[in-house]
Amino acid sequence: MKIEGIYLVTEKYGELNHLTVCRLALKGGVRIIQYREKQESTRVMVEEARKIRKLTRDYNALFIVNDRVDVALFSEADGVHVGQKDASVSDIRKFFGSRFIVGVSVRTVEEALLAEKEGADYVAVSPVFDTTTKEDAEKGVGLESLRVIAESVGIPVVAIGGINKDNLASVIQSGADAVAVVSAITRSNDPEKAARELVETFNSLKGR
Ligand code: TZP
Ligand code: MG
Repeated sequence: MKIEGIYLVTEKYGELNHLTVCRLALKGGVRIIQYREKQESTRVMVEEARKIRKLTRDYNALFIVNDRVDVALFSEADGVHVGQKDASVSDIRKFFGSRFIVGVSVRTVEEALLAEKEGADYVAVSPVFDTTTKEDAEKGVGLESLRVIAESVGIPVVAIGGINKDNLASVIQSGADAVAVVSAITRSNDPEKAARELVETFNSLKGR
């Protein structure tokens, strides 16, 4: 399955837990889910990840775990998403083989080309716009950087950071194959509807 379309990165928000937001997003048509949890114990994370794994199988959706190769392994995830300070792509590739999806966050063309060379399956340009959802997010790199990175690599490019239905077109026009969102779904009053709107807007912008 290709990395394209709307990609949900999870968070717990208010009453909404990871599993519930995944269920709503899947109902709304999202087919790539990344479990991102920074506080819970490994034990809790593995439990949650296994539940999301089961749910994503029911929808034939991809399941990716943020940062944690151990949690990805124990939950039989399809892959892992790492940042510049996490485990390296070549190490992950070496131990997990070629079928395991490895995504990498990048800010520059150099980082993107290196990730591709090391065997990444996709790069996420992160963040494209300023965002307050990620605690330690740097300033947005902007649409021009997204465009230059998308033109430089041959692997799929995911845009993340500050993206919603109003600026979705701009990131697609700048070359994004997939668009990752957190708050546009998790902090919506109606996450299922928000997911559906994003999926429908994405498809119509891509002429589907
Ligand atoms: N990585 C880079 S930006 C970001 C993550 C996890 C948060 C994106 O959240 P939002 O709400 O879609 O701006
Ligand atoms: Mg990370």
